Amino acid sequence: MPEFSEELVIRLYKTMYTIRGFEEKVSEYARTGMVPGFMIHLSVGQEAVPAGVCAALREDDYIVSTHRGHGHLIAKGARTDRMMAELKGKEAGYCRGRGGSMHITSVEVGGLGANGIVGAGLVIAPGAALSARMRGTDQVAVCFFGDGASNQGTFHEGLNLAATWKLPVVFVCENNGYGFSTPQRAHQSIGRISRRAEAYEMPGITVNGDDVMEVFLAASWAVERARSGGGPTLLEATTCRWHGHFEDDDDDYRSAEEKATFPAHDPIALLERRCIEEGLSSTAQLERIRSEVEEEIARACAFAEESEEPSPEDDAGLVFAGGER
Ligand SMILES: Cc1ncc(C[n+]2csc(CCOP(=O)(O)OP(=O)(O)O)c2C)c(N)n1
Repeated sequence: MPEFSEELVIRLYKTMYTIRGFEEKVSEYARTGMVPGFMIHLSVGQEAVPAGVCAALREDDYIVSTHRGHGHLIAKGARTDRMMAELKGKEAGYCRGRGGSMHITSVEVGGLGANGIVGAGLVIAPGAALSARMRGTDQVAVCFFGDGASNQGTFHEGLNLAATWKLPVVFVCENNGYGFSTPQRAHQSIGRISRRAEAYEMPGITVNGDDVMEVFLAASWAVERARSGGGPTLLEATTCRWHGHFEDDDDDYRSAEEKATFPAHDPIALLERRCIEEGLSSTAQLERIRSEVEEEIARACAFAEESEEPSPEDDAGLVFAGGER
């Protein structure tokens, strides 16, 4: 079982704080019309899931992401400046400004794509895992998806094949309780999505997705199992989406009372409290991390601002794989 060293705790904290800072800046950009709000799906409140899962991964492992994917990519090691440039449609962005928020990725860090098609990643991750096996590596593929996506046919196809072939995949359901405006109880009959694992004879675990340490421990177990040939796991993390489904969403399907409960779920505040109470880190240390992250985000914004606009003449060469880079 991995130990919670000071280094690990600080890493988890820094990742969550970077995701929060990045997302809040993007939200501000959406409000001021600097990026289109209906294209932007933020993960404020959900930071513990990507931070905990990706800390259990190696650099050469893969992640497959969703329309709500900034946090996944940051947690896997992507640079915030190139991400911000991508969201602003600039040439220096990870996809040269053509992917934007919903299709941003960085293969350098093992990102096999964010995806606007709900549930698409559930069949991409087993493919990446099969490729790792055929190439004789021990890489693992993690698939992030939402509670809504767990009703897609791809969920069942992906889990079935991964279980049958014992592929090294970890299916991570970020259960924020809503598929767009539809509450989970109105779109599926089961409370715990992890119970669906039983149908495929794989382990199914539900963890408190506000608690980064709990997420990390469960993910470490599932990743290790996958890497050593044990096959896939379905890991459900219950979490909370603080913003609307996208930034232009009125979010009128959730009551004021429900929204008032969000701060009590804050994964960053939760870790801060534990750090102090359990002596894992000091207030001064956490403050230092926060100011480092704030500087990093400011630099990322300046970089995105100053970057070149892409040239439309290059577009044709970017359509096909192997096209001119
Ligand atoms: C195949 C498909 N169906 C419907 C949509 C429209 N859509 C976009 S996001 C979304 C809800 C997804 O909910 P969930 O999987 O729980 O992820 P969350 O947004 O909560 O992170 C829907 C229905 C889509 N993009 N793709």
